[in-house]
Formats: sequence, C-alpha cells, structure tokens
Amino acid sequence: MIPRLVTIRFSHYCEKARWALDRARLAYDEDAHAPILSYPAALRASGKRMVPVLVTDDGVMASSGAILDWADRHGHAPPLRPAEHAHVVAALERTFDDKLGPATRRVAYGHILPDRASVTEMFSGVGPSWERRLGATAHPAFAAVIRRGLKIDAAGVARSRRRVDAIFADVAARLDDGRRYLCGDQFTGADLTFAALAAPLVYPDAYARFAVPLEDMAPSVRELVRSYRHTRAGAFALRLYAEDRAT
Ligand SMILES: N[C@@H](CCC(=O)N[C@@H](CS)C(=O)NCC(=O)O)C(=O)O
Repeated sequence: MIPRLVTIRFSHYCEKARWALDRARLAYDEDAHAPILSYPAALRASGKRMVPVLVTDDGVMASSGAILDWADRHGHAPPLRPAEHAHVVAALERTFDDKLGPATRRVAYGHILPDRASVTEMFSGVGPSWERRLGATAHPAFAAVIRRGLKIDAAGVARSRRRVDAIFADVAARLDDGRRYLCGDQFTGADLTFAALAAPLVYPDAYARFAVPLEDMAPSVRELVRSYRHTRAGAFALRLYAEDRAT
C-alpha cells in the first residue's frame, strides 16, 4: 500500500514531513485538508486530532518527528539523524519543534487571520468538495476557534515574535564560523526542521505552493515576510529550500 499522509496542507509541521518523504524519494498520497476540517481524517488515522499522520503498512506515524524517523529507515537519502551528530541534531530539532513551530504559527496567524480574503481561501481552497463548501461559509467560526485555541492575541503574538527572534539569532550564531549547515557540512534533520518551521515567516516558493500565494496576502503579511527574509537565519532557511528541498 502507498503510505497516506494526512495533512493540513499549509501546516509547517506537515511541510516538514512532506520534505522528509520527498527527500527520501518515498511515494505517498497526501490527504490534505484545511485546519479543523482535518480532524475527522486525523482521528480515523491515529485516534488523535493532530497532523501530520502517516499511515503505512508497518504502522501509523503520528508526528512529524516519527515521520522523519520512518523516512530515514525506509528512504533512499543520506540519514537526517547521522550517528555522529545524533545528540546535537536531536536537541536542535526539539527546540525547533517545541518552541519555534508554535511561535512562527502564532505570528503568522496573528497577521493572516484579520484578512478575510486570505482566511476564506485558506478554508475553502483544499479538501473534498463538501469541506470546501463548509469552509467557504463557516470560516469566520473556524478562525475564531483558532484564535481562542492558539491564543492569537496581541500579547501572544508579541511574545512569540520575541521567541522567533531569539531562535533566529541562535541559528545565525551557529553559522558564524562559516559552516554550511547547522551541524557542519552535512544537511540533517535540524536544518530540515528549522527551514520547514520557519517557512510561514519566510515563505519560500516551494512552501508557498501549499498555501495562499504571498501576492494574495494582506500588505502586513507581505511586510512581515520581507522583514524575516532579510535576517541571516531567514536567508539561511530560504537557501535550504532553494538547494535542499527536492520535490
Ligand atoms: N509535535 C507535533 C506538532 C504538530 C502540530 O502542531 N499540528 C497542528 C497543525 S500545525 C495540529 O494538527 N493541530 C490540531 C490540534 O491540535 O487540534 C508534530 O511534530 O507533528
């Protein structure tokens, strides 16, 4: 059976999983949804609401990290967690997964949710036709659920921006000695995780194809992206996308 990847199409954690599978040249079918409308498929696949979920012949991988492991075990690319860097890669991935991902998500939503046209597109542009129809009418209610659930308010967005800026500064500092990747000369899961979870703020083309096009976003979103693209870590994420995101 071809593995099935259940996603919220523009979710950066789902993009992380997709990148690992694409890089390992592993075939899969994507079962893509909008936020919240993803719950039934996620629950059926794993018993939980969270995506990404990869359903395979040898089990259900119910997090992006488990999917990276699976891609390393079954794929056809150099390992994302090479033994010689295992501890550093694991520590960096943990920081990005636990701190960067929630922060970039809150900052991005904080700028996107006030823009009705983007929200309509976000909820009605993906999934089977019944989900698109529901998304087209119920998107204000869905946006309100996201705001409440993820605490998207001015104070939360400001706090998350500080967190993103601190992690971007740490990433820039690691690159100070001229190394090519976060752990040296070799692309690892730390690089992949950083770039994917930074993607909503730097909007590389290879990520934008799964999201609302940047040119259709509100000016405040375009300005946010422009400012992060100009940081050292933002430029690094864009370079990783340009050079290492095989499709
Ligand atoms: N640690 C998880 C995080 C995944 C995650 O936060 N997924 C979000 C979408 S970005 C989700 O499915 N949220 C739905 C919910 O929690 O109800 C992973 O790495 O897979």
